[in-house]
Amino acid sequence: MGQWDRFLQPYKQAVDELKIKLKGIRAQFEKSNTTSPIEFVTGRVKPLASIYDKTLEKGLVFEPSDTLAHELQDIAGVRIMCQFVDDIPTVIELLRQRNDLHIIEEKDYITNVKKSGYRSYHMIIEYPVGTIQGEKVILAEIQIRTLAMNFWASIEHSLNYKYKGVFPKEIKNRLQSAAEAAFKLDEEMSEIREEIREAQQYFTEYKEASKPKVRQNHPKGDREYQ
Ligand code: 0O2
Ligand code: 0O2
Repeated sequence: MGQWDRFLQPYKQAVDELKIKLKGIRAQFEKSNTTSPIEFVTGRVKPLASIYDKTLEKGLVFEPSDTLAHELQDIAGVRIMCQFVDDIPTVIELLRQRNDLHIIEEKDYITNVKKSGYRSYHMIIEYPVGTIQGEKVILAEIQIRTLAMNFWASIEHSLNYKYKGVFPKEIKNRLQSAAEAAFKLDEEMSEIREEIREAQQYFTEYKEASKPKVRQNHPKGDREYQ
C-alpha cells in the first residue's frame, strides 16, 4: 500500500461509518412512521487531484503529513440532503446531540450566502476512527443542504471545472439568479410543506399496505397471498 493510500485509509473508514450512521437516522425515522428530515446521504474521500490543487492554493507541501491533515478539513466529506429548508436545523440538532462526533466549527452559508450564490450549512467535526494502531481522531466536513441547493451546487461545481473558477460575467450573473430561483423554490415548497408531507405519508402507508405479506417462520419465507 502506498503512503497516500495509508494516509487516506482512516478518512475512507470515517466516510463509510458516517454514511451508515446518517442513513441509520433516516431508517429510524421511517421505522417510527415519522418523515425523515434526511432525504439521502452521499460521501467521498477528496480525490488526490483535488488535494493537490488545495495544497497549491494554501501553499502547503503535497505530501501526507499532520499539517496537511490539519489544514485540509474536508479530506473526508459527507453530504446530507434534505427536502425542506426547515429540515436543516433538525439535522443540525441531531448532530449536535451525538457523542460519537465532536463539532469544532459550524459555517452557515444559508444565512450568509456566498457571493457565488452558494447555500449550505457546513460542520467541521472531529471523528475518532478505530485503527490497528489505536484510535485516530480525524477531521471531516459535513455539508447539509436542500435538494434545490444541491442541484445548484452540482451544476455550479461542474461549470467551475470548465471555467477553472473564472466565469464569464454572463454565466456568473445567471448562476447568481439561478441560486435565488432555487431558494425561492425552497421557500415555495416550505409554504406547502404540510400538504406534501401528508401526501408522502399517505403514499408510504399505501405502499406498505399493498405489500404481499411474508409468512413468519416458514423455512423459505414464502409469500402468503390473501
Ligand atoms: P438507496 O437504496 O438508493 O437509497 P453508496 O456508497 O452507494 O451508499 P455513494 O457512492 O457515496 O453511496 O453516493 P451515491 O452513489 O452518489 O449516492 C448515495 C445514495 O444517495 C444512493 O442511495 C443514491 O440512490 C442516493 N441518491 C443520489 N442522488 C439522489 C437523489 O437525487 N435523490 C434521492 N432520493 N437519492 C439520491 P443508496 O444509499 O445506494 O441506497
Ligand atoms: P470539493 O470538490 O467539493 O471538495 P477551503 O476552501 O476548504 O480551504 P473554506 O473556503 O472555508 O476553506 O471552505 P468552505 O467554503 O467552507 O467549504 C469548501 C467546500 O464547500 C467546497 O469544497 C465545496 O464543496 C463547497 N463550496 C463552497 N463554496 C462553494 C461554491 O461557491 N460553489 C460550490 N459548488 N461549492 C462550494 P472544495 O474543496 O471547493 O471542493
